[in-house]
Amino acid sequence: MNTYTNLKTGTADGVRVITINRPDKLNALNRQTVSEIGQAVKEAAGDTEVYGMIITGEGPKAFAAGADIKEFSGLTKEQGMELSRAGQEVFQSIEDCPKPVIAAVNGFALGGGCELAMACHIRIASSNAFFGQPEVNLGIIPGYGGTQRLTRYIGKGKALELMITAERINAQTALQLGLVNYTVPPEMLMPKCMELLQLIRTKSPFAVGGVIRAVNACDGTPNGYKAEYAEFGKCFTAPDIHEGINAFLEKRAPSFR
Ligand code: DAK
Repeated sequence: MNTYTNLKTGTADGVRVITINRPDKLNALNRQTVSEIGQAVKEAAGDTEVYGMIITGEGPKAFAAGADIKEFSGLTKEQGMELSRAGQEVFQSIEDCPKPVIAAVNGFALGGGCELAMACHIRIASSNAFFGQPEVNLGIIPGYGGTQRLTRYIGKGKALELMITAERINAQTALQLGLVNYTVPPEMLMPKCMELLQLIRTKSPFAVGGVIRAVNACDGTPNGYKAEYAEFGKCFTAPDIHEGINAFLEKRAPSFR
């Protein structure tokens, strides 16, 4: 496993845990951290011993308090564009990852931190988590996909309200709005993530990847349906379908590779 400057990584029961490790800066996402998250996700996606990932933040206070504001000052237009391009590529690679990625949101998830959580497939929040897109306080707009993903998760009216007021919401409100899947006491955060991943582990990895790709193709146009039938067809090319159907007929639990 690679070592990283701003991340801690480890594997437990086939789950790669990627921890943003800048607690004194509330895990703010500077350029190097974003790049390392991209490398760590790619590394875990290619590791046959790993079937799922958890992204979280070090310390009791923050998942990630946003993009590193200090890096924004003095950028040229070209540098700004490059920062944006590289960051969006990393966040998209998380959303497109065929292995499930869960955000364990253990505190502030603001700006780019909220966007990072939203790029993950599932979000679980500890009860002390806060979410928000405060970019308008800085004279900028979200740049890691927040305007798109927040709108998809909670709808246009509420997404607009949060982004143009810069108001924070707590974990309970995030749950009510559908931004997070569960909220749990802080000590239950990692166990809940592991429990969900252990359940997913019993399913066909090929089909799990197919669901992720088809759901990601949902854009309100017929494209999503086309992606679904293409992914459905692909299932017939993989060994998992034979194991799944045989297990059903033999009245036993399937055992996927
Ligand atoms: N960037 C850099 N440092 C940060 C930071 C951040 N986002 N958030 C916190 N820190 C640092 C603080 O500066 C402080 O460092 P020292 O002064 O000790 O060196 C340390 O973390 C502890 O923070 P505080 O002392 O402020 O802690 P408090 O408990 O008092 O307050 C807080 C916690 C989360 C309420 C506060 O730190 C805060 O308001 N932080 C900023 C939150 C924020 O505005 N986040 C959004 C950032 S803008 C784009 C891509 C992405 C984005 C935009 C464009 N493109 C690709 C185009 C995204 C933008 C953003 O995320």
